[in-house]
Amino acid sequence: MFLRSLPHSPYVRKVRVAAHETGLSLDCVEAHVFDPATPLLAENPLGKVPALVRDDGSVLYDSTVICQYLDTLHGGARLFPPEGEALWQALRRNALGDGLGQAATWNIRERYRPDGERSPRYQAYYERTIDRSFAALEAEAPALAERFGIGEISIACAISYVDFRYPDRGWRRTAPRLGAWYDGVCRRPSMRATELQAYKGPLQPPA
Ligand SMILES: N[C@@H](CCC(=O)N[C@@H](CS)C(=O)NCC(=O)O)C(=O)O
Repeated sequence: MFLRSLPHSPYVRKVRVAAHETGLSLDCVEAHVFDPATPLLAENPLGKVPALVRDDGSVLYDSTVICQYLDTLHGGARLFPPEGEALWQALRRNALGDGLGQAATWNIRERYRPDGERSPRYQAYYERTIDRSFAALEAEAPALAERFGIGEISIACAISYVDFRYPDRGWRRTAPRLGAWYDGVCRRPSMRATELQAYKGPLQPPA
C-alpha cells in the first residue's frame, strides 16, 4: 500500500499525520498532478492527491475517506468517534479544516496563473473565506485541545499550509488562543515528522 502524494499538500499531510498518530507506516510516492501521463489519473479520475493505492491495486481517494480506512487498520484510539454528537463535531471540524485548506490552495492557484488570467475578485473572495475560518477557529480554540482526532488533524494541517504559503499573514494577532493550540500540536511527533516541503514540479496544467 502506498500514498500518491505531494510534499506541500495539506490533505496529504492530514493522511500522513493520521497514519503516524495511529502507528501505521505509510510509503509516499510523489505524483505530478499536472502531468497528463501521471498514473494518478487512472487511479483517481479527479487527478488529486492524496490517493491510497492498496496492495490489491484498488484505490481510495479523498483524504477523509483514506483516514477513515486507516482508522480500521489499528487497535489504538480512534481518529473518528464511533457515533453521536462527538462524530458530528469531528466531521464538522474536519470540514472546516479541509475548507480552509481549499480556500488557501485555490487562492495560491490564482497567484500562479499567468498575467491576465488572475482574478483579484476571486482572490479577495478566498481571503474572506480564510479570515472567517480563522475567526471561527479562534472562537472554538479552547475546545480543540480536548483531543487530537480527525477534525483537529485537518485543522492543524490547513493552518500549516497557510503558514507555509503566507508566512506573513499574521493570523496569530487576531487568533492568539488558536496560535497557542497550534504551537502545541506542532510539537507532536506526527506533526514534526510530516512538515510541508516545497514542490519542485509544475504548479499549473500544461497550456
Ligand atoms: N477533498 C480532497 C482535496 C484534495 C486536493 O485538493 N488535492 C490537491 C493538492 S493539495 C490536488 O491534488 N490538486 C490537483 C488538482 O486539483 O488537479 C481531499 O481531501 O483529498
